[in-house]
Amino acid sequence: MREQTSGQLGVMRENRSILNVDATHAHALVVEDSPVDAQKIVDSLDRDADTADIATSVDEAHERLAFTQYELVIINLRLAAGDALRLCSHIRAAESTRHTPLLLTVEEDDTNRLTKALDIGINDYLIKPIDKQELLARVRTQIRRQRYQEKLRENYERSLAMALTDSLTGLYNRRYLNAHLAGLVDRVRAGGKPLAVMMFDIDFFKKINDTYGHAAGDEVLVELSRRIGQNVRSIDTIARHGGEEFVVLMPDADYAVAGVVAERLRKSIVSVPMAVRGGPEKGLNVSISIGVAMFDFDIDSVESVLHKADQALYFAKHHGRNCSAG
Ligand code: GH3
Ligand code: MG
Ligand code: MG
Ligand code: MG
Repeated sequence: MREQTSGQLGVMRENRSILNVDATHAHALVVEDSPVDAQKIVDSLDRDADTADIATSVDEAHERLAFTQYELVIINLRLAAGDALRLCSHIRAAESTRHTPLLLTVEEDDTNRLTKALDIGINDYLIKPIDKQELLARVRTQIRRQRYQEKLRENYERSLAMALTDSLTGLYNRRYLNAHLAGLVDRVRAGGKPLAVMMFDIDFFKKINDTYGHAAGDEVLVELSRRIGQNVRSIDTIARHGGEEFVVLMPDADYAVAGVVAERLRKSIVSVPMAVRGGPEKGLNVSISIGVAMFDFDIDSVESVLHKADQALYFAKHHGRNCSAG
């Protein structure tokens, strides 16, 4: 957990300034039907550090784009073979190239079409005749911006995953559970289907920690999570609700189905001892107690159905543990 957190902060710190982003070693596609201009563009890129492919028509550009991930595309707006503007909008619309920087080379009097191109979302343009220094500067700016944004996107996705999942087990956390359950209630209600909520808790988990250590306890949590995944249905949502307490949301499951799944899960835990480092040679006997509640669409809320499941779990705990109740 600590490692992941500092790794995350490390990435953020490293990206704090866009000026720190290396913008060399770019791979570009040059869509240009004038051999002279194409050569000029390729020459203005750094020959040692950058690479470029040349396409002389829109069709050829499409072919190249289908097979290669480019970091930048430079397009001649006056391309004779094919519509350069349509190529730009295609690049902007396609999932794989949505964020790829687009640089246009234009003539002084291309104002109308240039306006359209800017509207489509090109990133920059260069008025011909091509000035090599200027082109290189604009290319570097786009590459740097793109690489910076890519890192921000990655950080964002990682943060989102960290905010909604539990780092030990990889399961969803309570925050995700509550939000997801609220949405699920609306969907299941609209479909007229039942919704079951299962809550369970490891029996005498404190004793496992006390006897074999906290790390062994963690191993049990991880192994338990794996078995939950194997024994609930693929449409069910599994969350770690608290320390050693879990919740499974079961859309489309009536009380009988939920009971069958609960018993299957309980047996899958208790019937096979868990191999734990520093634990008993034959494996550690672990059991869980389970509470099942049905969502009553007339009266229940997210809170009240979780409370009902918790009550059922409490009942199971006080009726000998290693059992399910509802
Ligand atoms: P019961 O059968 O009544 O549920 O008894 P119990 O011992 O399982 O319940 P109790 O609530 O007394 O203890 C739960 C323990 O779970 C206490 C806490 O230290 C431990 N725990 C909570 N989160 C973690 C975790 O992430 N890792 C480990 N190893 N232990 C945890
Ligand atoms: Mg417990
Ligand atoms: Mg508990
Ligand atoms: Mg509880």
